[in-house]
Amino acid sequence: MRPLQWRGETIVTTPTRNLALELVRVTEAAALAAGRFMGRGDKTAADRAAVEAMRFMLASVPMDGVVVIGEGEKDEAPMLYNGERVGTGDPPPVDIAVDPIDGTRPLATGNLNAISTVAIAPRGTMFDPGPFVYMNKIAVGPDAKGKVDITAPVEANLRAIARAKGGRVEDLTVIILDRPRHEELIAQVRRLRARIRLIPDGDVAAALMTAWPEAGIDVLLGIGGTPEGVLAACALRAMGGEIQGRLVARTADELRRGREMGFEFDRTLTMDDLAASDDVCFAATGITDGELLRGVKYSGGGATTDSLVVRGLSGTVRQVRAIHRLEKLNRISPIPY
Ligand code: VTB
Repeated sequence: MRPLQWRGETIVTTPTRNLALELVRVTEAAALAAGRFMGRGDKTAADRAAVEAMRFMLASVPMDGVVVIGEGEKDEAPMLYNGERVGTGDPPPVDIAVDPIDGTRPLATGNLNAISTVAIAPRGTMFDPGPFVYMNKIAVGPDAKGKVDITAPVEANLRAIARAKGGRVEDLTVIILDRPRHEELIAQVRRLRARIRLIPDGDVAAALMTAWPEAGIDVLLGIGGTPEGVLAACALRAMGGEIQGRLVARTADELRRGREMGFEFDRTLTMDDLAASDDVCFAATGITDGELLRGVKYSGGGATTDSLVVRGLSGTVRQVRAIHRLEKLNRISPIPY
């Protein structure tokens, strides 16, 4: 880029490209492909369609990407492989995290909050969780950033969040994955009289809701997927929120193996561990309706999508409503829209 002048002076920081705007085309394509499978009861077919569309569109993004967070190993689903190279191969060198569908189950059963997401960050700055699939998490929006500590009791965290927001614990809404492992956590939150939103899946969207005032969610608590934790960290880094995580081993054997590989299960992963650079880009498109995003709607040969586009360097959050002409797309793209 030629040096730019501003009021007669040459300026050093020239506006740079916002790759998040390219990424939204990737999540839109995956959401459009996956949207066809809403309620059809076939998680694998939905995932395959989203992965294929995502891989195809990623090839057009001007970056030299390496997949650090590819989903699928835990769920034995079709996937973008860890280590897979994506993008045109041109600079910048980046790490990439993908979740073609976060919430395959709600999508397959026609339920809420399935989204498609992608994040990129400078090479070497994203946390690589290796084979460890579970992470205990606490995520909050900008108001409560710096006020929580995952090692503190639930009560201390909820009080700190309520204080930061100028309200009472009863005013808070805590979002938690509906899992038997969270029985005790749910009981604790109930004793404290905070409100609970239980979700069947989709804790990337859940973490983002804490930084999205309209969603009415104050904090995410509990154990979810590690890949989802890294994606949420990228988004929250850009949106000014915070997530802390701790890896959770499922068995004594997994714990031993992890320790041998150099993973520390008793250390808190902070924003700086999970997404170390401010230069992150994140995009998400709704597949089914939710608090964060509207789902894909089809009508009269067209479809609409609703997306979030976020860039860490500037902190800009864009909402992108797109109208897609499917008969045109089907003429120029092999993706079956
Ligand atoms: C969550 C959820 C995902 O994994 O991270 C969850 O957001 C955690 O694992 O949609 P379990 O489902 O095993 O509890 C997903 O459900 C994807 O598998």
